Amino acid sequence: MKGTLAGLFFAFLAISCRDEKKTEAASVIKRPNIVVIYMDDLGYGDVSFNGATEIQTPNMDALANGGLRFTNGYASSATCTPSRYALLTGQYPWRKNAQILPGTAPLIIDTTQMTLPRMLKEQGYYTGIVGKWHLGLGNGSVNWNERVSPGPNEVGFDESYILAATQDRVPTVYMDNGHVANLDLNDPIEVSYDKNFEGEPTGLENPELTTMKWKHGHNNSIVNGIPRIGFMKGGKSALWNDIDMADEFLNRAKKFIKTKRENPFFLYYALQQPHVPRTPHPRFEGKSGMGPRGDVILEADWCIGEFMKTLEKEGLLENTLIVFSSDNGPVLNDGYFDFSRRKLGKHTPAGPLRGGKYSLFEAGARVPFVTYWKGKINPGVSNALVCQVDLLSSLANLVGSDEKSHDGEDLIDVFMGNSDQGRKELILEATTRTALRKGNWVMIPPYDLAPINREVNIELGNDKTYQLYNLKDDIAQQNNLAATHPDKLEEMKTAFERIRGQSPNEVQQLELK
Ligand code: NG6
Ligand code: CA
Repeated sequence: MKGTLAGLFFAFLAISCRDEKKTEAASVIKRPNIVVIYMDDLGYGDVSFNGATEIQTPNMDALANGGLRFTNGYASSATCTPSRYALLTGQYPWRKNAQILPGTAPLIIDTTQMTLPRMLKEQGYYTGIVGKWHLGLGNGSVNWNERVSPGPNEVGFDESYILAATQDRVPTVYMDNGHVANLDLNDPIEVSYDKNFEGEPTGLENPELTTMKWKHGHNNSIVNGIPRIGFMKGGKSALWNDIDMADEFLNRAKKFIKTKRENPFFLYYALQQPHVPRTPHPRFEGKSGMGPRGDVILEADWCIGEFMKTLEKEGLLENTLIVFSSDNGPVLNDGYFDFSRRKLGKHTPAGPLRGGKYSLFEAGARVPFVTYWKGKINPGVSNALVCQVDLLSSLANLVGSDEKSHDGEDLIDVFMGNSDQGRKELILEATTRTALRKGNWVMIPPYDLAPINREVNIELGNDKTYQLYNLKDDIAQQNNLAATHPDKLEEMKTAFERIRGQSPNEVQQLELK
């Protein structure tokens, strides 16, 4: 009798243990959908959730207030291509010398390299990108009238619908899984970044044909009245309509998440705003009172609201992790006259930070950064140091992959709000120059280069001597402590060299060459 009772007890225990294991396994297997919503040139201070008062971004705020808002969240770099490279590969872009690419540049991600979409695909995810790419396409000599490869589909995306490069660069067409969308082969496309095609108007020679005026660069081929970077001919039926671009990407992104599939999905929704040329749909024209730059921020905010509504309607909100961020800091006049400066009023796109796009100062790479997962991430603010380069390793942990990227850290507990222990150090990059953030300190090696980019009117962070800032008391980087804190400076130099593989002096020499 005793034996039977004990047997029953153990049998019961065994069953309940088994059940417990099962539920654990089930919750591990149930992987969330993952969406990265990525802005282009949106500054730390461009969103009302980071303190903007002159412009309201209610839909971005809804993500920030319902999720975790990072005050020390960084892109890897102060320009687009390198930041996007780091986001997708988990590798610092200066290892690859990744810099702003022309529209004819070959793909800079190796097709055998681990990427965020590839890692997720290996874990059973269905992966897609909609929006800006700017990581190169093809192998060097692209024929735009055939399938262009390699591209996003060859580095881990099941689906892609992208801008080949940027909105201000040719070819001004959408690429649909490697094919120029809506191309009529009787009117083939030719693209060159060296010379114009005979008889084609340019912004430089035919200003009367332009409706948006160029200020610097951007005076080659004219498409939809906007002079661009690079020359292009043909492909009339395929040319995009700039004012419809936001709707086009939104509709594609909505379609992607609405498609019923067995698998969880990963969507990289890379909006084009507020990069130049700023071309708000007429629905948003004049709405910000700040000119086109403000208008396209409102347009992007609306898109994000519509996108979120779709997730909610589809019943996906509780099962989708969203990361919201930007590829680099803000710039006003980036090459076109569009009243961005004149109509700015009291708005401060960089918030309290110094510099902007292209700068080694904080506003270059410190960007709006939010993680949102309804019911799983508790609303709050995190001051932990995080970077987009960490997403690959962190999301790998979340979905049960062992993948560890070269430079990214596994900070999933930080991104989920379960820990405030972020990175200890991070290399910041701006147009090939690098600096180090460690704890609250930033060290910028001496760069004997122009301190200000006069074209865009942004302080680049260059100085003949070392710069050392303590961000805790001096977020605006006004007090250079290099001379008064020699020990700290030495510590920073050593850490810089350890990660960077070159001393501050060596990187300075490289820049001067
Ligand atoms: C610069 C362009 C700028 C912008 C930038 C890339 C000129 C003079 N300036 O070279 O307008 O296109 O490249 O921006 O051409 S990014 O956000 O994609 O990095
Ligand atoms: Ca950018």
